[in-house]
Amino acid sequence: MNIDELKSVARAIVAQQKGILAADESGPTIKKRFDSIQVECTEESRRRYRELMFTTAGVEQYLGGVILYDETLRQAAKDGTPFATLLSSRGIIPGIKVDKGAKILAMHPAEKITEGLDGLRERLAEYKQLGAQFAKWRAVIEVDAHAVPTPLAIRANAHALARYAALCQEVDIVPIVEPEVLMDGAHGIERCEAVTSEVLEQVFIELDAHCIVLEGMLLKPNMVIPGMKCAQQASVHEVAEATLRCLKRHVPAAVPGIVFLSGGQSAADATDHLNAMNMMGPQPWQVSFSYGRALQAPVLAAWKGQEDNADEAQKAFFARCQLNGLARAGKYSRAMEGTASAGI
Ligand code: 5MM
Repeated sequence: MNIDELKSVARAIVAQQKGILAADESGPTIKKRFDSIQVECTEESRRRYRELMFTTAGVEQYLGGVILYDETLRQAAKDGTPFATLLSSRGIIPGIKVDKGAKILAMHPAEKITEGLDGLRERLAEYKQLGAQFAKWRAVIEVDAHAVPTPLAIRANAHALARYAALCQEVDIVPIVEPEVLMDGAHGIERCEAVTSEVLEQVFIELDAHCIVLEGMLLKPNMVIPGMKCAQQASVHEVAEATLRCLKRHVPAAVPGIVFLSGGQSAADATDHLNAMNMMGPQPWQVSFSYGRALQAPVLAAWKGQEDNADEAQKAFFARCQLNGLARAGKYSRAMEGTASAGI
């Protein structure tokens, strides 16, 4: 294991102003996104859509990394340049989603366990050859009012995350450890904080047991936020405060960066929450983003599958990257929405 390499890649991904584009939607998820804009989901339409984002001018100032899906890592821009080479040449580090999805946990029909450990050592070796320098594995934690998640689901998912992280570090690939406590449901912010605390505690117990070098990984957690169906929503300040309190209690300072998922928040909310946390800084770790929907929703809406809309779609993408880059320094405000691409 080359600890210096792991550390320097992890730090480069969350360098000043920078975060991650999560473009690792699996086949069924990207189909759902394309269905929402009535675009046929084919290998070529997926390639065109991702090329549009990866070639947007200027985003390298705000993106330290992009998470790719297996198919995308094997694809190339229309001039034949493999996407991994294209991203690297722009100073954006290519990464790869390596989990095989969250499946029902046996005898616990309301809960999920992420699969994909079998054969992972061999897959990582190939991904490394293809140019991936970091990886991502997402655990999904369901929440209800009392009974879910069970201690078993938390333990099993934390254990799988740690086994994945160890396999990554063995071949000098930086693992992004993503335990996502879902924001679907009607639970309040206190319940989200309690569950997120339990999950993070267990995750770091397992990471420690598996000898993970904390300096050579990144954590991708949910924010502490009420469920989408909860009647009592929280202010931006409350979300930022609860999230930082929870993370400070459970995430060692040796971890170089926290890269939040957006989890179904609107693009502006996700940016606002990130900004508020950075305004409360400095924190022990870089506080950054690894957004899928919160970076891509405006891009999809502008693109609609039409080549003629490519410029507008790239403007929307640049604007979201730039606003999140500003939020990394606590310099974003809601008033900037709609004006960013005009030159902030
Ligand atoms: C981009 O979406 C990722 C892939 O999801 P599936 O494997 O379910 O297709 C997902 O893991 C994503 O990276 C994270 O959930 C963060 O994305 P959001 O949209 O929550 O920011």
